[in-house]
Amino acid sequence: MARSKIALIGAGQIGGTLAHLAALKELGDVVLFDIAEGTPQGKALDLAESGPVEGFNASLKGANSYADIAGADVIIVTAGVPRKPGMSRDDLLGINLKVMDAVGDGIKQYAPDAFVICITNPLDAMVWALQKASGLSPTKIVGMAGVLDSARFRYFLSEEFKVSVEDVTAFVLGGHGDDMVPSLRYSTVAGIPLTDLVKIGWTTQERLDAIVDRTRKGGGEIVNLLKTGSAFYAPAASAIAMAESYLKDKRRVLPCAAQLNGEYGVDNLYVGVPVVIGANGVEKIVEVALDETEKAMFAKSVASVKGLVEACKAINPALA
Ligand code: A3D
Repeated sequence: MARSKIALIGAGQIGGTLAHLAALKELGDVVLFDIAEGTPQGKALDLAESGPVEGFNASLKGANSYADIAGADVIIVTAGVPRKPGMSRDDLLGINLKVMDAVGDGIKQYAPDAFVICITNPLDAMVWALQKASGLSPTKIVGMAGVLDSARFRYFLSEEFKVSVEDVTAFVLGGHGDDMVPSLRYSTVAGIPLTDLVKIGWTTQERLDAIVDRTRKGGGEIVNLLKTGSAFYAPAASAIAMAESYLKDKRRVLPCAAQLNGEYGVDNLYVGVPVVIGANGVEKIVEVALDETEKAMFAKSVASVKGLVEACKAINPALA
């Protein structure tokens, strides 16, 4: 059987890490695409040269032409620019919206059957725009944020309880940003909801509230430490988990930004919800019952996603 082909659009910090992980896990052959000449070629060659040491079999190629992504099974998009000092959110939105247009065209032309995972920020709006620009079925294009947000939540919880990260599950809903909704009722240690762990005195509500707050601001915490960029190891690992679920038809239940059409009372917006990812892409959107507080938090999060999408439509009315 031929190897799968994984195209990475954007060969920056996350793109390079994605290529490394994909090769180490032998998920398939990798094409690293970027508009910067030399960067994807250099990273691909450097990674390929680690192959004999690591013992992986995967070809890695750098590219500046969309023709090289032809026939990709999975595409992970990190192309774009980060916010620079003096740049407003709308400035960033306008620039990355144009990038999504170009990427969407490339995908439409060369890899219309791929499963696409978008990571570029502002995530929920960019994945919405990329779906429009590529014309892909919403079942074949999702945004990565929830896996990362819940991984951060799980890590902080494992430190709080001093237990293995493997025994902590976390549930995060909503858009990627300070309004995300980490749920205490649906997050567990070995199946025991966090709310019950407060009742048995293993932790306190105040400590959990502080962990939720740290999770919401998890991206900013890393930016403040790094000073020159944003997180890339955990974001790359998170997108690889999604790609692997698709390529191996694992049918994992993962929080992803998925297009909602009535689910959770939301229409034609990408918002983070639990989905089943299998060989057909998004195979199911899992709709759970929310209590009043969760509903209010979710509504606030959806409202900020909607605001970003409206800003995209104002910049490019063709997307409306
Ligand atoms: P960075 O290292 O700057 O890489 C971005 C790459 O995109 C650069 O190599 C650019 O040359 C390239 N690029 C720019 N324009 C284009 C274009 N038109 N076509 C192809 N390539 C282009 O950034 P990064 O890898 O650290 O982050 C990538 C994106 O992910 C950013 O938008 C981040 O904000 C975002 N991000 C999202 C999360 C989420 O959880 C959603 C987490 C971390 C980062």
